[in-house]
Amino acid sequence: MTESIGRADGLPVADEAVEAARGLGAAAAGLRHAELVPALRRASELYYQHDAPEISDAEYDQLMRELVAMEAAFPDLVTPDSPSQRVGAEPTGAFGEVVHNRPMLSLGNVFDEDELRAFDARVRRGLSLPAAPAPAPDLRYVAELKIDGLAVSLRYERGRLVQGATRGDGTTGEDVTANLRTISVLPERLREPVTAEVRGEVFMPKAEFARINAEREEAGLPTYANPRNSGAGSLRQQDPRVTAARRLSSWSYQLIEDGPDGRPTVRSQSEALARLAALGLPVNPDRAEGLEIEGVIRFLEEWREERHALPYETDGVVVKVDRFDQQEELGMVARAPRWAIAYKFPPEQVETVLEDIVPYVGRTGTLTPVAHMRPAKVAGSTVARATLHNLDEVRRKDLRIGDWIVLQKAGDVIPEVVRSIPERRTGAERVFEMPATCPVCGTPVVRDEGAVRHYCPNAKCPARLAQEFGHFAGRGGMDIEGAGWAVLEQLLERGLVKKRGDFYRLSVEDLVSLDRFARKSAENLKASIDRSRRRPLARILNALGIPQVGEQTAIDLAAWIAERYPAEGAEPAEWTALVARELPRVPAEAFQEVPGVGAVVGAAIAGYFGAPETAAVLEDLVAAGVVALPPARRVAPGSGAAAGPLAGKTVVVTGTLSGFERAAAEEAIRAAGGHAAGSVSRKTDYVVAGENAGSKLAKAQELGVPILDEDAFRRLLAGDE
Ligand code: 3BD
Repeated sequence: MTESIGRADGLPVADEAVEAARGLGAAAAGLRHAELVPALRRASELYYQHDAPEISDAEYDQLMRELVAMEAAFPDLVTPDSPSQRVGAEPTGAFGEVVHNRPMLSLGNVFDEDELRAFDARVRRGLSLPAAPAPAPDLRYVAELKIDGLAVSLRYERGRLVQGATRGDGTTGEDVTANLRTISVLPERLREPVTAEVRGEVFMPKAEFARINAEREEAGLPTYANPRNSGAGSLRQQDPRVTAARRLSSWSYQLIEDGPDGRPTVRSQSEALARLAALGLPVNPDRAEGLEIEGVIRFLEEWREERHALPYETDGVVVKVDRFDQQEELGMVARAPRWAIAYKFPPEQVETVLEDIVPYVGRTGTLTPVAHMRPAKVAGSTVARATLHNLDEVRRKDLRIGDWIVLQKAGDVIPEVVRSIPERRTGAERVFEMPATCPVCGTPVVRDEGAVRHYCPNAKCPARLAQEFGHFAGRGGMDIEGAGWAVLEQLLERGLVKKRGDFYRLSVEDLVSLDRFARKSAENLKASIDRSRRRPLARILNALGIPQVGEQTAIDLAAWIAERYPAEGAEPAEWTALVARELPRVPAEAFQEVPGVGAVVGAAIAGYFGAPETAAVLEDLVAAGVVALPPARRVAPGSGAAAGPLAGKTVVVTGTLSGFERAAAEEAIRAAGGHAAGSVSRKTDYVVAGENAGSKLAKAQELGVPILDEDAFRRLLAGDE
């Protein structure tokens, strides 16, 4: 039977591993130890200081286990500065230090169900309870999804948030109060004026990770490896506005609070979670309480596949003995509690064949090598394509056409080729070269001095235009139903669409002339083109393809425009004209007032609107009759005013509102003449998003449905602008 011993970093180590290390003999073990120490130091530095790991968590854990086994076999090898003696990150010095009132502990890991049963066996022994399968009715576990984020500690005094710090090495963390205040789910004030310390995990939702990486990719910045690194990077920004723009989220899981009698206010983990939620803190509802170890195992089996559908990343399950008195009795080993353990899901990597590497020409002309793979199932979906970013990346990973490769999903979202498997080469593999000329228009490809990107410099390259116009007509843009790639290609080839406004000048006759286009389909397409003339301002801004501006920034930019020009835009048509007239005059710095826009993006937006080509595009769209509907905040009341400010409107409430129960919010919508719906669709007029809003909020963003926060919702109900 595998027995475990605790170690400074909480990793349990099997006796067999210690035996194996002993078998090496002292000399060989010493040599191996001398390799492991610098490797782990470097990995840990890259991970914590630079948020840029080079090896996977699993590889890190493996090396760390080897080191710990080595030191267990030969205790002489242990030095005070061995990586085994350290837990977590050391501060970079950029922030003030915070010494935690009580150290933040670490957690041991287990990787399979038997190791989990061994944990239960240790717990039972520690509590003098009979061994399984004998029942132990007094022993119950709480199972929480393990968030792959950044552990933080928040200090509330008389109900107000006064300080927030990262975990750091568990004793000393970094003061990131200003950045934590930007996380909308973390309340500035608790529902009771209590003094307490709250611990939890800050993380970046998957959708946000995908959005930021897409924007970084477009801006030519290195992409983040996963939401964890992206979240960590965001929390350690010097400028809280950058953190705010990243839309981090958080779940709380630990409460340190003494009541007026000086005794803790709760006596168990399940009570602590309930109290945290009652105080207004975000607590993950996807948890289970009152479990025996077999129930814990069922819980993790349930989530092994299901987790991919969650809007955030989870890499395991944290199992805790519920009762605090039992936790105390069990105590700790080094800094890892004996009453809690982290089960880690097996990493989701699969092997498949890299059938081809194909250069794609993007909207800005960049040639991106894309991996075409034998379809493989990974992290909940089938993957056949993955971007390889640029030629340097292909070389760094030594990827050859025909190679067997390891595939995973970065942050559970973005398919990523991890590495090739050279051992499986047959000799028939081919090295990929960037083409010398654009595969679409034949123009010689350019690579600027010192830059990584290859690009087609021809602004009229059909591939570029097709991408640009595809983006314009696509779902995040004007959303012209029926204008797919096949149609778009023909429209461009036949010169029917030369600029964006031309879509709106197409006649049914023009469309009938397309291949395989009956009159009926032509009429349908014409009707959907006409429908797409009226779109929310945010969608039109996104459709334009402003450099560095993605869907979210477009939404924020639209709201900012509405606030900046409050007197105008009473008529929807004026918004497009307003953008054309006013935005070229806005200085770059002013755009930094838009949430999340810093100097770089601000300059890109100003550069875009300042360009004469942009003026021509906007004029063309105005002339073509494109009408921007005003952004949510500025929606004029009284469209059907007789029946209330929400007459005829369909509204969906999602997440938790602080001032309304769900039912009361829906009642208020109905009282204002609106319809309170349960799910978001194209017919939804507004989504009211409270704390912990999840998939409905994402759906609303996807569809471009205006999103209201609680304040905007109140104003709308009140019928004031
Ligand atoms: C989670 C310790 C205890 C209070 C110690 C039992 C190690 C990160 O979702 N509970 C959770 C999660 C993490 C936790 C505890 N419950 N400790 C927990 C945790 N639901 N991720 N962690 N941590 C937090 C850590 N962090 C960085 C470096 C080393 N260890």
